[in-house]
Amino acid sequence: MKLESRLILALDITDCDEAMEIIGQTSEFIDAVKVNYPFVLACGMEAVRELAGMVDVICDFKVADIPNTNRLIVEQVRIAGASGVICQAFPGKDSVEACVSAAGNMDVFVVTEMSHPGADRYLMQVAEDMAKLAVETGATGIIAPATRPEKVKQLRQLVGDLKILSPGVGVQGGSASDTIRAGADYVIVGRAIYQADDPREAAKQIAQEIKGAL
Ligand code: OMP
Repeated sequence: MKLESRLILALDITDCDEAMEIIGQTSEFIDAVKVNYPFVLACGMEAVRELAGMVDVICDFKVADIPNTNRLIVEQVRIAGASGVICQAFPGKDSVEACVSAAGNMDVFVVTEMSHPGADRYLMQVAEDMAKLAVETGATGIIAPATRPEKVKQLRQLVGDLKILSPGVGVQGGSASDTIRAGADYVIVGRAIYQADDPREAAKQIAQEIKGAL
């Protein structure tokens, strides 16, 4: 995955034509596209395959099962030509290791503390340990909350040079520049781009903000 604009587009769109249009408008300013269940359930893995021919695609399937099932899921992501996959830490070390091993050359990103308010109930208590698990299992990086840049900073100390991808910029309240300054390698942005009146301009502005923070 390239490290240029440091902006990853979260393509949480269920209208497949509109999704492709947004990619066309923003591709100049994004390093990768993250697809989640809304897009994949609406448009299918065929659409993921098509996208992967145009841009680096991260499949945000938050893989969270026993090792064998995780392996089977990650193999399908790999067959589709994706560049990366997101998995959950909470099923434990063997489950994350199964993702890393099935991923081959693909990147594996492990979710730590999520960006939404409800993360305070469980995830906040264990985020540091989850970050350590990402290091132990040989994952490529972690997902850490742009809504709490102080947490990004803290987790950066634990993960060394692993990649940090941070969602929560824009509609969830996080700032792209604060997040990059806190130590994230990439920010993940969805609605602030694809719901904007001018998605191209919105992506351009966020990319410029990131550049200014480096
Ligand atoms: P927007 O809030 O529209 O920018 O979208 C954020 C994207 O990041 C969505 O696809 C979420 O599913 C995803 N996300 C979070 O918002 N918070 C997290 O803690 C983790 C993720 C993720 O794993 O990507």
